[in-house]
Amino acid sequence: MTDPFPRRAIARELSRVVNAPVGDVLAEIGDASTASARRIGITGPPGGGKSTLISALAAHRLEKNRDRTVAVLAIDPTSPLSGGSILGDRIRMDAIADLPRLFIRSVPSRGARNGLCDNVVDLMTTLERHRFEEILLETVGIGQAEIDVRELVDTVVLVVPPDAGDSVQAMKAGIIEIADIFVVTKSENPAARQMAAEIRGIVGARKSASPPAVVMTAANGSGIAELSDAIDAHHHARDNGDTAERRRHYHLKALIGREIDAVLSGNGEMARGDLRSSYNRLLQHLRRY
Ligand SMILES: Nc1nc2c(ncn2[C@@H]2O[C@H](COP(=O)(O)OP(=O)(O)O)[C@@H](O)[C@H]2O)c(=O)[nH]1
Ligand SMILES: [Mg+2]
Repeated sequence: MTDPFPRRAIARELSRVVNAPVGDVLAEIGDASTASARRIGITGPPGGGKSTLISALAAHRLEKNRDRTVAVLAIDPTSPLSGGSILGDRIRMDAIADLPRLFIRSVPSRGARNGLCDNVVDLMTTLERHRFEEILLETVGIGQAEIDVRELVDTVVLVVPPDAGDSVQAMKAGIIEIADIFVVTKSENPAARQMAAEIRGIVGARKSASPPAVVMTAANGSGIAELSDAIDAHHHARDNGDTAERRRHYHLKALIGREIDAVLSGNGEMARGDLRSSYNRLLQHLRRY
């Protein structure tokens, strides 16, 4: 079967964008049309089973809808130099890499503290320009900082392995607010049902409409259909009126934040003197595109 999208060209574009300074990003995607994909974020602690789940979920969603195109964007915690989990993700996702109508890309987080990479929104917009209908975004789960994911995607799926006692603590402390759907992975482990019950207890007490908690086992695919249905149900229940505007706001903030970082780290003069003149100098500088 031929590919419905130009795989090599997209891969090249993503490589360009991932390393591009803000000015180049604006040149490349600045006039992007408003085409937007359904963005589904999969988050949770490293080793929790996110990549494994995404492989099964992507295959399921492609199978269920024969016209659908899906892109997977995995933000990897390790640098390309240290290897590690990038290789792990590759191996896990290799199983689905040849599926038609599916595109996969893994990018390093480059030390960003929020489990994303600083230009993830540029990468998603690039994929959207190629009219993917869905983007599955895998992010590194590191607690409260994950709240950024909330702004970036339409549906947040929080993956919780059965042995993640610290995840339960994080949920009690508020991370629960970011999740639309919970998935307890590795459910052949007897502790999984207990974990799911605990999550239902916590969300039931906190939210008026409790998000679902799905239990799944990667090995036999159980729970995948239920998860996929929960994602669709969430999509339909959601008010999507402000999506385009919300996305543009986020994109602007991300670009400006990057530019400020770049200017301040590359130019000691910029922050010299009193605060007000530094601020004005910086604003002046940001005017240039
Ligand atoms: N026993 C068991 N292992 C799983 C399951 N799902 C994932 N794993 C394993 O857990 C490890 C981490 O999985 P991975 O998907 O890379 O987690 P990620 O870091 O969250 O992306 C891998 O060795 C997987 O094979 C499951 O349902 N049962
Ligand atoms: Mg992974």
